[in-house]
Amino acid sequence: MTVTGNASAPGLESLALSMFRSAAVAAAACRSWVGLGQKEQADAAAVDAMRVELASVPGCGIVVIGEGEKDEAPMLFVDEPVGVGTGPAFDLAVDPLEGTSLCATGAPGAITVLAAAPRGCLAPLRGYYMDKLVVGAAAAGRIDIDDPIGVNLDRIAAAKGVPVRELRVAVLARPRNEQLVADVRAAGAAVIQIPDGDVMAGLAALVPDGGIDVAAGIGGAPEGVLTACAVLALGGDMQGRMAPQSASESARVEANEQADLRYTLADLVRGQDSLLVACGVTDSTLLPGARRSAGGVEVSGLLATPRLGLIRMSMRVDAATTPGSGA
Ligand code: VTB
Repeated sequence: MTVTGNASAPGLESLALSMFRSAAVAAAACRSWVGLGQKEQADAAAVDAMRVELASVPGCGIVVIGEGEKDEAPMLFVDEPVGVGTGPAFDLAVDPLEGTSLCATGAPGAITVLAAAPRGCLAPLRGYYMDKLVVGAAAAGRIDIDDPIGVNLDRIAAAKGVPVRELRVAVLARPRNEQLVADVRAAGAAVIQIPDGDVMAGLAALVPDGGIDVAAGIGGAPEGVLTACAVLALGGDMQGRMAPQSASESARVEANEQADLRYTLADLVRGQDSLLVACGVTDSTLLPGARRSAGGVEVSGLLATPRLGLIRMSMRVDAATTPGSGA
């Protein structure tokens, strides 16, 4: 597939409400799976609900980033068309349920998330894992993923006007990130280890009072593109590099000429427009989880675009569109 970027195309904001609804309906569908220990079923419920709603988005979209392939989980497929077929042409990145294990165990931080940019503007990453460095607006322009983390932390602390020991760095708790954890601590900053959900870690670095200064380390590549849309919408900075974790993934990344490239924010999402929606499935410091309410499910979420900034919204999803809502 060849696409031509049109970074100045107007109209992403006209998709905002139906995009929000797509994520909200997925979150409502997940609510009845919270704590049941069945992450595949929860994910499938999110995918099915989101796919139905995305068909009504008043634009012409293509899924460029669909999560699920790595884990052989249900997914919205890359190249799958979404939307009514007329209106703004857009690229879509989706993770219908980010943090499937968090949902299955009832742990904090499971969200439904999607992001859009004008057609041709999202990097079509073909690997599964990416090393990332994400900071909020105060430290924009001060990061370089090629520099040691200690050097980055010094610059971030200076930009924020705080000592390094005040910085909190969110890192996905995985053996592959152990050296990073040691390096962050050696530099004097705090590590907040998260079990899953690195989109949420990035969001926490971007929103005021998110409690995180930096999100760093090797997490999901699809999550990297989703996070980049949030960075563009909310201000901040991000860099990444593919970090394949197997020989077959390396071959795939190399075949797509994505190995060894340093991705800047502008490489991950081109132009000046993006739209990010995240809705809570389980509670977290950023978002309440989906809750049963009279006749349906109450879903809280974040919507962000560069022009609108951060908007907190909630939506009641009717029981009729929420199988198993118990309402
Ligand atoms: C990240 C995280 C996800 O997978 O993508 C991570 O954001 C990737 O690492 O929530 P692992 O394959 O080692 O888990 C999740 O934790 C689950 O998809």
